Amino acid sequence: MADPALARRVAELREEIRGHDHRYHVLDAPTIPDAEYDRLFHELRQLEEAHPELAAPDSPTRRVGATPIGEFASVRHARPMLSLGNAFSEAEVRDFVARIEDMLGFDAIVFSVEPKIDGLAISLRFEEGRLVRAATRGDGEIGEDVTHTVRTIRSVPLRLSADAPALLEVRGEVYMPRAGFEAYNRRARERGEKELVNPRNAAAGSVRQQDPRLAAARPLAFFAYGIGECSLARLADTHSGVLAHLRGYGLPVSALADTAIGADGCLAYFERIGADRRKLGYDIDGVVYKVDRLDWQEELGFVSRAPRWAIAHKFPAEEALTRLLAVDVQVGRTGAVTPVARLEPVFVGGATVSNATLHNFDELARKDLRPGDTVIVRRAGDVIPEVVGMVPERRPPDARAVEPPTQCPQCGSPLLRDEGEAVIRCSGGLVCPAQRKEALRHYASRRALDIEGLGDKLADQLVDAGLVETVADLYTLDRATLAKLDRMGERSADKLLAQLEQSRDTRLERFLYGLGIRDVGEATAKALARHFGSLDALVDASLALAPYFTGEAALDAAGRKALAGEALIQVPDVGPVVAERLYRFFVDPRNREVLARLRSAGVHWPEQAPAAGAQGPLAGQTVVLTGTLAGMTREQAGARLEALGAKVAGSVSKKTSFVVAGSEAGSKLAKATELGIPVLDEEALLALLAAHAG
Ligand code: JCF
Repeated sequence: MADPALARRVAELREEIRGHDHRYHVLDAPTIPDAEYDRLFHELRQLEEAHPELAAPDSPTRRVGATPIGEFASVRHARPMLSLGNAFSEAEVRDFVARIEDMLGFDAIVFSVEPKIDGLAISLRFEEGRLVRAATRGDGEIGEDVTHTVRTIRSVPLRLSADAPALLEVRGEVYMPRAGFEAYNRRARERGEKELVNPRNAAAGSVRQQDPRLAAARPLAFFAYGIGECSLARLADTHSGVLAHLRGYGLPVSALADTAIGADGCLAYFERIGADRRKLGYDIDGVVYKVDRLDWQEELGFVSRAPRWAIAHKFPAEEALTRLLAVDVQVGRTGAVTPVARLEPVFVGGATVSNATLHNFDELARKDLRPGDTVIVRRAGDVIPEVVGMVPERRPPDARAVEPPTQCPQCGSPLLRDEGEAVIRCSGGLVCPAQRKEALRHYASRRALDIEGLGDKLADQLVDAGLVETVADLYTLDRATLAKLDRMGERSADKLLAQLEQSRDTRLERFLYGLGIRDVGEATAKALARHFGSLDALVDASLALAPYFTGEAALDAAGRKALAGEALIQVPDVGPVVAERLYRFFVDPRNREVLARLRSAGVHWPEQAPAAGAQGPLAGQTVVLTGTLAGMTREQAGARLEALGAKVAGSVSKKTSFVVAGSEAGSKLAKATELGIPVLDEEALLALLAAHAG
């Protein structure tokens, strides 16, 4: 008699697996990742094997594959549709190959190899070259008739070429390309309809639609990977030969299908396909290896339902379940207050994950994640791990939603929400220790002032001890003060001081980047440095925007348009948003004081003449081009004017020096006339260019 706890666990597993089967196969709305389902299934099967007295004829383990849901006619496959065993590691692949080599008594076995499409297995029956029936795999023996929807898939030929055998069953995978999946979900979101969970489920759900018009609206595709019943005794001697024939009949076969020799060849193929899988337009979950010679396949035979001559080598699962322990609130350098998921560590996508981004509080609410929930964590490739959802059935009864904070957890300042943005921000600025710490870390980072040794811990210490408020205070630190800090000996104090000393000699672009102005990343900092050449020129150009920014409010569309003629906007990479950030940063007297202190502390860089615009005969002039020119494009004319030192702006303002108007000039010409700004026609432009030529 089995232990009652075991019996209870077995009952629990069966109940849970039945629920997942229903949600997956009938509702097309799974709530757990496949890998988790596999784990439950595996646990149940192991318990039943170890305790045969617990076996039951209605256990989910007694049925392989999906239950026909009764909406569709049943189809008995003339030859069973096979499933594949799985390998999850190199060792398992080597075992698989070694077993085959042993049984056959050969090594250097040739395998037919191909990506494993993550879709829905389908059998297509062609009679006299015509598609007469399409069926799902079902339990491998009996599937469902889905001819009505599969017929709508454009890559499924309705007729094969004339040389096809009189009777041919083709096995393959129906899938939804990622682009189609994303487009479908974008539309669904816009219409407030339900989104599809993932491309595989999308494909399964679409094929098993009653209404073929609904299926036709979903972009599905098909790859063939094998055959079932066939009126010819043998299409070829090898599996790769069979695939070549299928291609010849007009069936889509993966262009990545190939052959490989031995375990090493298979593993190399696995690496190659794995490295490029993001570039494919569809999801694959591994690769399939098959002994290529069909006579050897026959010799090897089957273990239960799975062929001994084939295996699916799976990529590490990209989704896993774990528990959400807490939702922490993080304050970034720009004051952005973001929720971060603290997770029970879980191995997913090839790494252990214990934190995941939640982006913002809107998203937290939309996903309805609560501490205590069992959540699905996704880590695909090198992308930052994220929490994609939670499992409703596993929510503890006392799980409470996390309320977005209204005050900064670090400094208590009110939190503000940018208009039209999901991000909430601390309004405390440099009052906020979190922002100060982040600002220090950023200033010291490698691509900014590159102060080695000034990392997270030291930034925290310096701010917490009240030694450093702004980055300018860094240069007031001395050996005695530093040496008093925890875990800071005189040696490390000296090292840090040497690093600080070194950082004084820098470049304008690094310095600008290091200031941590919102939306001024490395590329923008570089463009600004190149364009203006000096900090003063940049500050002047920024402060010149004052008339546009009266008060706190951000610019409206008209205001943004009016900005177009301003010097800052001429910098590649800088639009109205960055211009506003720069203005607001430099107009703040506290920031200007920090700049002054940094400079008097000896932070310096080579100043340069502005890259363009300040030299040449048209220096200081702002030109607007409008209408169509006969002899050149507006871009060409603009480039020639810029070469003479002019700035080319997009809209007319009172600062415009002159307007060049071609034919069919419209509102810009009218505006110039209204403001009394000189207008040149094409002839006058050519004369101007000629006067300054050479
Ligand atoms: O791409 C697939 N999902 C796939 C599934 C490819 C194959 O060559 C298969 C398969 C399932 C069974 N071959 C078998 C025998």
